[in-house]
Amino acid sequence: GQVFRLEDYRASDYRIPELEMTFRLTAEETRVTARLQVERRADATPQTPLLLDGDGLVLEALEIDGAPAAPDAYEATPDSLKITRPPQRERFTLTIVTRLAPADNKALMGLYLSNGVYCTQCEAEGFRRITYFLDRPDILSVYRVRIEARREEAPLLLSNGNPVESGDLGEGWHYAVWHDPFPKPSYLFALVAGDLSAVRDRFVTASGRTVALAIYVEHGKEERAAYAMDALKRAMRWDEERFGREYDLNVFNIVAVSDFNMGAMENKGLNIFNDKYVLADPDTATDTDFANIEAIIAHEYFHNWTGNRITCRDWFQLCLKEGLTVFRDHEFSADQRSRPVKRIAEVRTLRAHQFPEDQGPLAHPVRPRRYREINNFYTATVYEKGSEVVRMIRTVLGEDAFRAGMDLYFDRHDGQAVTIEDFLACFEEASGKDLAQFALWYHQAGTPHLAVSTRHDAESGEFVMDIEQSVPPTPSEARKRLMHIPLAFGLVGPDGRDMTYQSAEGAEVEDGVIHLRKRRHSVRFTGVRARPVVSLNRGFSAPVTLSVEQPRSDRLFLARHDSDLFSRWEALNTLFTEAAIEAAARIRGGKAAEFEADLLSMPAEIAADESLEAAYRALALTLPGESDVAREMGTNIDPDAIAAARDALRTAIGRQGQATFAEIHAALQQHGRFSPDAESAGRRALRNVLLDYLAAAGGPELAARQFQAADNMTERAAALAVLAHQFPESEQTRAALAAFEARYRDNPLVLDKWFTVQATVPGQGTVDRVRALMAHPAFSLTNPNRVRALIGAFASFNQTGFHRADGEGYRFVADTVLAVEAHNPQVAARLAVSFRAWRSLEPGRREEARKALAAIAGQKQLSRDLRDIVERTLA
Ligand code: HT7
Ligand code: ZN
Repeated sequence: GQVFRLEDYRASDYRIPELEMTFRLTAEETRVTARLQVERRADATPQTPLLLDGDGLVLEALEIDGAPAAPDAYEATPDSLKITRPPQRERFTLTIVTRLAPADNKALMGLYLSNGVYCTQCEAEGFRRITYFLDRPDILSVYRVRIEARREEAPLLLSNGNPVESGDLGEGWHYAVWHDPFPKPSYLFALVAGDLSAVRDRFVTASGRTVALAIYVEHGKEERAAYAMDALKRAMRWDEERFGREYDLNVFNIVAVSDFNMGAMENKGLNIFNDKYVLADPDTATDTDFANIEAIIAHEYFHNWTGNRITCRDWFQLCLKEGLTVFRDHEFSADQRSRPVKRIAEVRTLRAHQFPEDQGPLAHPVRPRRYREINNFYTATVYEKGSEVVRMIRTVLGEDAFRAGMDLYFDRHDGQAVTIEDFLACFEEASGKDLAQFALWYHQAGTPHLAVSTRHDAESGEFVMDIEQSVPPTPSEARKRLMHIPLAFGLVGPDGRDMTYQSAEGAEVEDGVIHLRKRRHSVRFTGVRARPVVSLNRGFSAPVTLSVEQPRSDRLFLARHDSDLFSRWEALNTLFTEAAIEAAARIRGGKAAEFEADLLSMPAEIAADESLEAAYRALALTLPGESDVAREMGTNIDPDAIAAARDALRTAIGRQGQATFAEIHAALQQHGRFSPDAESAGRRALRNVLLDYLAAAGGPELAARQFQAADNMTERAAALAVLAHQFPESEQTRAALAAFEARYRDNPLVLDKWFTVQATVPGQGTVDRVRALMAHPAFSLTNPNRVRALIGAFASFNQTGFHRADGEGYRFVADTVLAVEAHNPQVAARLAVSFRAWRSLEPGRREEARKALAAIAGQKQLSRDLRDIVERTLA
């Protein structure tokens, strides 16, 4: 297939400053008339053909400057329209009529129907499924959109921008016209038409303008949009206060749809959301759902400035909008909730999703240099590592210079389509710092590693840290350059407080951060009388892996005393991981797991430590997942041994802390009205972690009682998971699963939790169970949420099921990937990513996984999306 390369970028010879579109909507046959004002660039030769993108289009008519185009003036295929003899004027109009069938569109890109609602998804290259266009993000146009539909079928007609006109057309038809004054790329175009209910509110901006807000949901679900509306208003205020960014249109609309390939989409003034990230109430949504809604509502809203007002020159620059916007939504959530808890959650996500990507066959730089299918680059590297890079810019510059750089970026580039170089230049200018070496974070794939050892000389008061950086090779990047790594640190004294020092040499050390720029640094601190325990990468200042030569007693000390709450969590997490790795090795060697007593007693200490917020205690008590342990082990992975080791550790901790845990679990029972606020959610989180330990030590009864007594989904779903995962064969589990299904039979989003909990039951038997669940009336292979809840959860979160030694898990997922591929390549390709760690498995499983991948690759007809993933994974 064709490879797109960053170095091949060329500005287009043509611009399309204005575009008028008319949609006449029917499910089977929608007519789209697009009137493009085309402008030839002054430096382009007049004869240059105009080549427009299409994707599976049917051209009905074409006019140039209002007259039917002569047959020899153009060449049309479903995938392109070439104006071979464009008018010799600088400006002309093209009128293009295409015919679409939204009802047949199951790929969910372009114009499609979701539960009877017409909606669009144009990022990255879906607009070309609607009309022929220069479908690239550096073509910015002002849109005027007229929508015509049967009033009964679609009383609601929405597009980007402000509403300008609406009326009746007779014979049951009506129309609405929308105008978006802000020039935008085609990927931000959106249209929605259907029969939905509105939840309305208003927001008065800092400068006093009133914005009409609406969230559209299916009838009867209005109350479940209240939290999303509240989150939206908080996000709008926060962007004014923290970044000085005000909203710019008279209306801001959000529509929730049930068939959506990703989480949500930031179309200008008309965000379209997967309903999973809008709808929530205590009976149907967990605290995690509430937190996700808050974060994603904010994320899409923040794109209005970082993505929409300033957009990407080309798709290689995707992190320009995504990394930056994730950084902004992380900061928002940290301000709304608890900063250390949020940071730990971010790092867990980064390690679970981005580290394996960076360390596997699909590794790519935050700003890739080449792609075959851009849909496959909406990755954890672009989003999450992209956000980490922005966070490091702030660390390197300091808060004030960072804000000055952002202000400069907004001022200088408003209304433009720009690059990472443009972005970095703003920070260099605002701070006077040279970011040339730092820029490697955008250009070079792979997770840097730091190896650290320390020496202390009590007599001279010298403390030396020897630090060596290395960046492992990644596909097509064998040799790496040295990075600028900002490493936050502390020297923890015997009393648990941070020690001061007189001087530091061997690296730039400023405000508690060592700036590593060379392969080796020997950082020499003077005036350090007592031996410090070194705390490194505080707050996870850099997305690196770290090995520190440090006695186990130092880790235990940090786990109790580090003043940096992230690093305190990290110390304990490392101890748990090391214990699980050791136990897994013993189990593989036919021995029983054994654990140190001091580790087993620590969880009860933490659980009872009321100086720590409950949400933090919950995270500290959460054991690393099986895949976290596998990642740390690196190679020759046996998921069964890891699962057995982790279970043994959980049981041992549960037994040791049983009395304390039971007391706290009981004391945390909530009375009174449910509130989704962070503090209440933290108490529920702690209670649920304790339940997991108590069940491991004492059996299913407590979980069964919590399930029955729960008056909120957080506690109900957690109890169900404990039952299903720890006691899959028990009567209590059978009863709870049946009760859950009966209660939520008519709520697909909640039934997704029921699918997931069963798909993640550990062990051999789950693959058959998942197969059987695919025949459940609520399951559908065409709805991405259902596919992710059942098949995606099995492949990504069921280590012992997916990696069944006989390969049945792999064969099942590969078959399902192909079944989804037939109608939705994007979702199929994402599902296939679950194979990416195949080379790190022990030899038997490795071969089974390879065969399953090869079976996909051997298919004659594969989408670009899937072929790209499978071939890179196998390479
Ligand atoms: N910018 C949005 C990305 C997105 C998307 C990409 C490809 C296919 C479908 C999609 N739906 C949404 C989401 C975001 O990051 O805000
Ligand atoms: Zn985004």
